[in-house]
Amino acid sequence: MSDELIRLEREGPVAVVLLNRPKQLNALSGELMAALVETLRQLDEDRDVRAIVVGGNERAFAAGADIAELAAGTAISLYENRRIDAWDAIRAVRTPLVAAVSGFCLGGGCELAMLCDLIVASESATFGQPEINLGVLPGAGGTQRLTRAVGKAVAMDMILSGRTLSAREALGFGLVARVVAREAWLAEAKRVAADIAAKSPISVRLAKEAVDKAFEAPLAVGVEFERRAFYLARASDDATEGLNAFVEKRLPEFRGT
Ligand code: CO8
Repeated sequence: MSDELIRLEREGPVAVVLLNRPKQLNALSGELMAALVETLRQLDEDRDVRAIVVGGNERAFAAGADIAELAAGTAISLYENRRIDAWDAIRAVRTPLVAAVSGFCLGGGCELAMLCDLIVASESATFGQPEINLGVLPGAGGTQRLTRAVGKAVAMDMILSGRTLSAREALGFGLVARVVAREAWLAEAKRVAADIAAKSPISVRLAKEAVDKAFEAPLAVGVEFERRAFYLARASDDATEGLNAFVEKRLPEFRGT
């Protein structure tokens, strides 16, 4: 199942996970999400994987949840099959996730990209939460994560009017980290992932957790978490190596211990 719906590539410590329902613009069916979650769970357990790129294809990252499935289901079936709960497993992935976005990144697709740790977008990317046009609203964290990313004014505009953002607008509003030429959408995301993968995996994971705390805890709690994460990182061999390497004017060799 996952072989069809998900394409998985490895480039050294970087895993590349590509959604593969091109005819449906990578609409996130229950089956596709289950395959994605399972793939990410397995990669997260592999100590040799230091960063993961999540992408689609040039035309679409993902055009949202599968509308045909939503139309066929009921409120009760959605509640009982707990499909949206599966998305929480992505938030729990400790390995850094880089979203590589080209083309449509809408609805659940935008929510999936925002579940990743940072977004690299091609100039062709379009971001939106158009659920309002369907008589519903974002259901996988969009009202919360988009608002935290771009602020209330732009989030309200997008979620209430269905306004879409170009990649440049998304960069200006703080939704994406980098915008690159159309053809570089995947290469640049892989490059960012490779840069992250070259760091100490312990400090990277702790830093990811600490930044996430900024969204989920009051400032004092987040600052305290960061301090303890700093102490913990300092206890690693990699921290000793990194600090000594600077003092000795050489490049560090991180071992993940
Ligand atoms: N779901 C299912 N099929 C889709 C979806 C989708 N989200 N988007 C596109 N498709 C299908 C089309 O039906 C079409 O199929 P077919 O060729 O069989 O007719 C094919 O993909 C190509 O699409 P178009 O012909 O429409 O291509 P265009 O280039 O003309 O338009 C658009 C591209 C603008 C992206 C257009 O397809 C569109 O508006 N798509 C829907 C976007 C949208 O509304 N997304 C939000 C969906 S709701 C959501 O995400 C809620 C998330 C809450 C979490 C729930 C988890 C279970």
